[in-house]
Amino acid sequence: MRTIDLRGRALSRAELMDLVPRAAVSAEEAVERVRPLVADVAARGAAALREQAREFDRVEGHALRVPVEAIGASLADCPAEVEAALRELIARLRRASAAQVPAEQITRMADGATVTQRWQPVSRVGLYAPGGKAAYPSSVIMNAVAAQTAGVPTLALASPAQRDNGGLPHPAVMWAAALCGIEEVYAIGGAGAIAAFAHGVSEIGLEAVDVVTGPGNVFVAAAKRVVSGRVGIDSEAGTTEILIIADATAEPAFVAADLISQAEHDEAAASLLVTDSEALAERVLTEVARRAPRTRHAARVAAALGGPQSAVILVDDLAAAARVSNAYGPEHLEIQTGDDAAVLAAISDAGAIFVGGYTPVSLGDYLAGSNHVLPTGGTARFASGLGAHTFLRPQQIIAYDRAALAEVEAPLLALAGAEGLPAHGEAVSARFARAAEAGAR
Ligand code: HSO
Ligand code: ZN
Repeated sequence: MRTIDLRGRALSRAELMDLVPRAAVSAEEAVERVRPLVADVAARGAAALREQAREFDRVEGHALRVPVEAIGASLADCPAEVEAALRELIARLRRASAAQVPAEQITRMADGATVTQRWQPVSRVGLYAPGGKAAYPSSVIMNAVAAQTAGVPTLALASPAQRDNGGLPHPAVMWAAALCGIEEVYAIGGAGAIAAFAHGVSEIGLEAVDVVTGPGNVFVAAAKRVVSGRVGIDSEAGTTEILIIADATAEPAFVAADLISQAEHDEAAASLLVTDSEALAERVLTEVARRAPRTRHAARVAAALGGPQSAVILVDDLAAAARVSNAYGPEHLEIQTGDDAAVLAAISDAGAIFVGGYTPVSLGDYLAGSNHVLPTGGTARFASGLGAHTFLRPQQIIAYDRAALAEVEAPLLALAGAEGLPAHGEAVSARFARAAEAGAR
């Protein structure tokens, strides 16, 4: 890992933001390539999906819609301890996700005048799950439980047909579907799946959805861009990032293990340590050098930690560490210091924050109860992670009675007059004029 020494330097936020390079999102170019695929599914439905499965997934003759019995039956091959762990993940996630559903709130503007704020779930969600090496049942569950907690009435799942699973989606995806109680599963992959969700495919009983979420490769991301506007989409999942703020009190082995843990995802993953202690930095680097070659994905980890996106950053104090972290806006931030509360108070921009030596990011990846679908690439500066709120829309319900409306008639007429829209004012006055006429008769 390279070291960047910022001690004694007062850098602006803009300068801090340029400090560490990030992988550029590459869906832009793929958009033109997937546009005809999406259009073909919209026009020809199942026939187009079958052709795309043959070409891209090398599967044919399979059922595009997975028989409902096959979903539950898939659990026969799930190791018992994995099934128990997935159930535990679901239970914990459900509990913490419930807090992401705001209660209805009624504001009384006057007697007989209310504005009610309610949070309405979308009606139907399509969840995409990649196949192959990136078939993470934990990620399927993070998406599904968030939607279910929001109260979304119907949830459909699509994932590529796997040749070595008899044309069904990846077994781990099927387990997650079974344990979440998803009964509508499609063996459809890539851009075609996103198009099928957005446009519907009547031959297989797939009704168009309102929102599409879930990770995928660059073509899936591009297809989501193409259908966005027709349906809602979640944000693009970029390569994973971990930034650790640690001081001399931190345990170097913990810090090193956590830097390595997220590097295991991808050669482009970013692992950053920001510290005011040169001694800690040295001990962490020693630990990384000892552990990294022994891990299963050693080559990938070495590439990620050795890349320009990963670094140890030396700062003067923890306040400076917080400034560096806020400018970066990490997907995952860990705080392991002598005063975690003070550092936390100085943090504004991060996808999720893991506090203390016993709260590693991998806990959040699986069993903390929090959601692991988080903003990457610095988008934590304006975006949040996925949660029940992703599937909710705030709606205001307005109800005034006669007296309450009368109270605002005069200022409303003034505003309508000022905007040159007299019919707006007349819509209010008409209610009182008619009553006055009736009274006069
Ligand atoms: N750390 C990944 C999520 C994940 N980890 C899934 C393991 N499985 C992105 O937050
Ligand atoms: Zn992870």
